[in-house]
Amino acid sequence: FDEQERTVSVVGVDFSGGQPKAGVDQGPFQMVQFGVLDQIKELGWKVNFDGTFPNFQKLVPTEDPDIGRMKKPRAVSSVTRALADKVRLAAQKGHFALTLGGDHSIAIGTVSGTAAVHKDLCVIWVDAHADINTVESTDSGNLHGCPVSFLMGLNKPDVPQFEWVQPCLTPDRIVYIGLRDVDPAEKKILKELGIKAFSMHEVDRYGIGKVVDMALEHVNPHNNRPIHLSFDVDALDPTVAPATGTPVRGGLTFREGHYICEAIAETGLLVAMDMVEVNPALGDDNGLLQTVTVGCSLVRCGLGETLL
Ligand code: 6HN
Ligand code: MN
Ligand code: MN
Ligand code: MN
Repeated sequence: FDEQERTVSVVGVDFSGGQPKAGVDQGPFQMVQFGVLDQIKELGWKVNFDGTFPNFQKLVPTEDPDIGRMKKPRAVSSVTRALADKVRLAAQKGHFALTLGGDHSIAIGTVSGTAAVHKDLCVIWVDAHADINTVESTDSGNLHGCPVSFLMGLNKPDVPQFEWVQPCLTPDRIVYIGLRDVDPAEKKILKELGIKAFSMHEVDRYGIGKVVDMALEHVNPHNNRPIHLSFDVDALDPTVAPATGTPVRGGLTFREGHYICEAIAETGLLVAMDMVEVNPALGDDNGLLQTVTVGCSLVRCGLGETLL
């Protein structure tokens, strides 16, 4: 980025249709309310925010019956399609694309948008879950468990509602950090495609510093690929980020989460970040404040905040 005019385009996605729990659509509003935009400005960025909420809820159809196992396929498709356009336009202007969710199905849109501009894009997916179920393999039918399968073009034949999605990710251009609740069918997919994943087991074994080094080395061997960081707040331990829809024990510590964002920001290659699955409706007031706060501070670290 040009030092003179580093601009962040912020998109808040008030959408919860990729999973069944209400409230995650209020995540962006809460993070903005908490002050994330001013905090980003203090880091020296220009902030471009078209933020009247709700932006996306109006695209959700009133009738949206299941298709096969998929729940709310039309809603997820139309929201992610509109989001992809917004993110693509931001990236075309050379802006950093920051997306505040919303559930993780929205990454179908964000990664599609950045990949359309940054042809050599790689993705770092920080999550308790692999989110790579296909429309056939998903047990829950919740599309927040499936975005990676769409981005990689794993759903064959094409699902008509998602025909607009261009497969834009190859197995060597995505890496996971933080996994600990991966469905059997997802394990099979990861293995068959040879996708690199650093689960909590590897975080325990090598430490977060080494894990991030290895993850970057894997997706970005020559340090020249633009990076999209898709951060699901449930990657953090539920003691750190309790207000989220699918918490799983044994997650990243507060510092491990922040270290990931700091180290990726340090590469100077980060072009887009998603902060998703912050659900203010879950948990008590303290848990909510803790989760919103940590969502904002992870975003700041992704945008270059340092400790010293
Ligand atoms: N997320 N693997 C489970 C499913 O329903 O497919 C959980 C997915 C969680 C998705 O947290 O973004
Ligand atoms: Mn996720
Ligand atoms: Mn998750
Ligand atoms: Mn599961």
